[in-house]
Amino acid sequence: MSDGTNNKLLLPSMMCADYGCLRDEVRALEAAGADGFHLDLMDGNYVPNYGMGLQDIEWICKNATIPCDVHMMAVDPSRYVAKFAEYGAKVIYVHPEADTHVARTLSSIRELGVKAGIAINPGTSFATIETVLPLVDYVMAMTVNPGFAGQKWLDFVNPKLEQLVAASHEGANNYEVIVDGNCSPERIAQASAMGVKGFVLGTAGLFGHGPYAESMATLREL
Ligand code: S6P
Ligand code: MG
Repeated sequence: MSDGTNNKLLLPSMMCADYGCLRDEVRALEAAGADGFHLDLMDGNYVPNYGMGLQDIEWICKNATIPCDVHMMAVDPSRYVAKFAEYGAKVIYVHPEADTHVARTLSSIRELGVKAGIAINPGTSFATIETVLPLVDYVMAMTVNPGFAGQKWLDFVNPKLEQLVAASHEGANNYEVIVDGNCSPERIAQASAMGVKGFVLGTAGLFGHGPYAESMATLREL
């Protein structure tokens, strides 16, 4: 359930920004009240798309005045963890489907002083990640199959969102639930009422919808 404080995290997905004026985009989104930047690394292997090279991620991490999270849609993500920590990323997400030893990778993220996140595909069950939940600070549930912006929300994920929220502060668990994929105003309202804490904002809720400050203010009030 919602904690009633309406202090949701609004996280623009920078693969949806205008790369012709990236510095302006970063400054405009910060001024509009974004809580952090969501940076997608796609290796053309784990997902059938390429996105945000290391140099893009480094530049945003080093120039942003708000926290950055890195969402690694990459095979064998442990290869990049130290690099993103060095860039100053505040959260690093890995997919369990992409990592043979995800528990080790999650622990290594924390050892570097970075918050550990696990990102899970629509087809990945709660049970698959249940044992590593004490090792994470954030669980990011994908409500679309990863790799592209502009997709439809997959309703079959909704019960898993409820499971993740229910387990978020049980026993040794202490994490927040984030949603990535088609975060429209309607979906944000629905998931926020379920207790989801954070939302990755792409084409459904932020980019291409007019002034960022207006959109952000509207989304924050939902
Ligand atoms: C790609 C990536 C996402 C997208 C975001 C786009 O899968 O992980 O972060 O950038 O989901 O949002 P939207 O609103 O276009 O679906
Ligand atoms: Mg993402």
